[in-house]
Amino acid sequence: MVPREAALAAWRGRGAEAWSHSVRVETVSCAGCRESRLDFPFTMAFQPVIDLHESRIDSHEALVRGPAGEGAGSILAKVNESNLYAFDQACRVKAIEMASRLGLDCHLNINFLPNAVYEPRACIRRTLEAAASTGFPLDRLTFELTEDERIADEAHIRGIIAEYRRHGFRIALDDFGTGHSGLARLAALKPDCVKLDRAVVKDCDTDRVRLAIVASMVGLAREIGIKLVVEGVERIGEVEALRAAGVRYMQGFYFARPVFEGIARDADIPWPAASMQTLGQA
Ligand SMILES: [Ca+2]
Ligand SMILES: [Ca+2]
Repeated sequence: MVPREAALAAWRGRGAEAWSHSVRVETVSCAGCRESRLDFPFTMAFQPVIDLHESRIDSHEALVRGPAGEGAGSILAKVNESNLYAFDQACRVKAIEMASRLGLDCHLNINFLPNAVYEPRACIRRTLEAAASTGFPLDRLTFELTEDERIADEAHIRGIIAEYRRHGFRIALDDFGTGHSGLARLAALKPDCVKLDRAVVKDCDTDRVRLAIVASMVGLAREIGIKLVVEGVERIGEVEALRAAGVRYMQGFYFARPVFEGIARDADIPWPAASMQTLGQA
């Protein structure tokens, strides 16, 4: 995995210089831009998030893969302090360009590394350029904030989110319910979406505590007007329990594995038969 402490130290070390630039999107650059180099190839797989109410794919999450389909770990192991910024930038550009090429016509979710953002306006420039050159609408981009990025400086993250929202991007809080991705961060960052981690929902069809947590999250998301996605749904029993609890958006192996350099279509998804509960809620 990414050596996060090193990355954080790098960000802190360069932060003052990066922030000292007076910024305009068209002309700004920062230390990260000038020093960016990436000397290993990688590509993307896409895993759909499904909308159970509409029986259609809601969005696709771009996931890093090696050129021959190697798992994300083999690529992330090559990410270090000196190439973190370049890697984050390259991930965004690759995800947008490949999604456009594949004809993705719904939302695209990109995992993003707050540690790799030196100055929000400068660091977003290549993302904007990639979207412009491929014609990908900015309001169909969602950035997933991974909880592994244990950044103490929440003001920095809030600055990033504010700048991203200015461009129409949406923000999802990833891996919710694990580590540092919890209620405090939800309250502080006010994301557009929460992705509830599999660690919380695993076996929710047989575990009353997990099901109760899911139900409370459904109510919370509805109350504050954000989208709730449950991640890591692997069995039909879990699908049915989540559906009965009112979960509309799900992602996981039950529906589709990540597709290497491709995207799943609605017809590829094993849609479960409608239940009485869903019909009642629709
Ligand atoms: Ca994610
Ligand atoms: Ca996740």
